[in-house]
Amino acid sequence: MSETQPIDALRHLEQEALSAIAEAAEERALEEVRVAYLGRKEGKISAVMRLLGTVPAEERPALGQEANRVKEAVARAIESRGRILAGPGGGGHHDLTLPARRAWKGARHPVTQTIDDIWGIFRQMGFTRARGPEADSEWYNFVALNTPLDHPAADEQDTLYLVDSVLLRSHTSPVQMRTMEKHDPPIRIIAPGWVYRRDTYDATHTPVFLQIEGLVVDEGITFVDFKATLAEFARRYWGPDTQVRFRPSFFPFTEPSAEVDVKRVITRPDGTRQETDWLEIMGAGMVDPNVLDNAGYDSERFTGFAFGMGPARIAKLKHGVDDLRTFFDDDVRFLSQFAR
Ligand code: 2U9
Repeated sequence: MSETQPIDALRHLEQEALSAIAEAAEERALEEVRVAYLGRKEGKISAVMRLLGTVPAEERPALGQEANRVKEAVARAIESRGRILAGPGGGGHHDLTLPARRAWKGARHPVTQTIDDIWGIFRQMGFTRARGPEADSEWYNFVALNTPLDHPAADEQDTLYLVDSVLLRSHTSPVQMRTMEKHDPPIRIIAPGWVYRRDTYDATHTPVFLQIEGLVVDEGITFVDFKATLAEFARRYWGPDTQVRFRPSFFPFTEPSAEVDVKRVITRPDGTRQETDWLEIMGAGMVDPNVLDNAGYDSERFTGFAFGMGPARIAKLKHGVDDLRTFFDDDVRFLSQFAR
């Protein structure tokens, strides 16, 4: 081997390596270039460095220095090319036929969707939306609604009082009371909103929850209007094959009162149809005459019906979710399943 050969070989390899690095179109190809030139066993530059021992002692320092410079230059070029290939755009091959990744835009919460769907059906039936304060008095929350303060529902154990006789509403019914005070019949309103109860947080209760209630008052409103309106709602929400059942119940503000159940028909993916069990979806009833009197209405002349639902419970039934709390943990991996 002549004296200049190793240095020439090194510089030649350097040029060769730099062009191979520039041409590497993806990270895997770049790694192959690294192994081919700097690999401990088969790398061409490493092989030249192993020859160092065979050159005359006086040439060794110069050759050693040059070998290190080339090795470092190649290593640096590989590193900077690697950063480009790993970065956005990658400098690699783009498959323009791949579908674009859909941008995440956010979505309404499943319980908000449920409220919007329920409200949408009643809006088509001629209802308007009403709202009122979340902090209200014992009068609007209980007494006006025919619920005496010694009634279990008004117990301090169950209600969140702020100061004497001022509380966080335990249902949205005070909104309907206040609306009746301000407006003469006919009344057809939907009142959605947050309500508060001293409940333990478990699979079926949250101390803060959403309700959606409705009220109809006019001359000549009968039990038939009540049943037909709610059965029509249920079939529009759950599907035309839905069966509806009214079970006698009790609420202080309605008489008679009922709990409304639905039985749904589900079509399985294989086309077979199956009926669900009866599912309780709401409480309802004809407005108690005392409540109409408390609103300043003439209960001899006007009658009405009212109903209440928990939209989180409806969403739970609709989506087959077994624990209410999962709706309120705000885990986007769970919530994004309901995005639409
Ligand atoms: C006025 C008169 C009557 C509203 C009604 C219910 C029955 C009822 C529950 C459903 C599930 C509450 O969220 S829940 O726990 N509601 O059962 N609500 S009748 O009755 C009214 C309201 C206002 C002036």
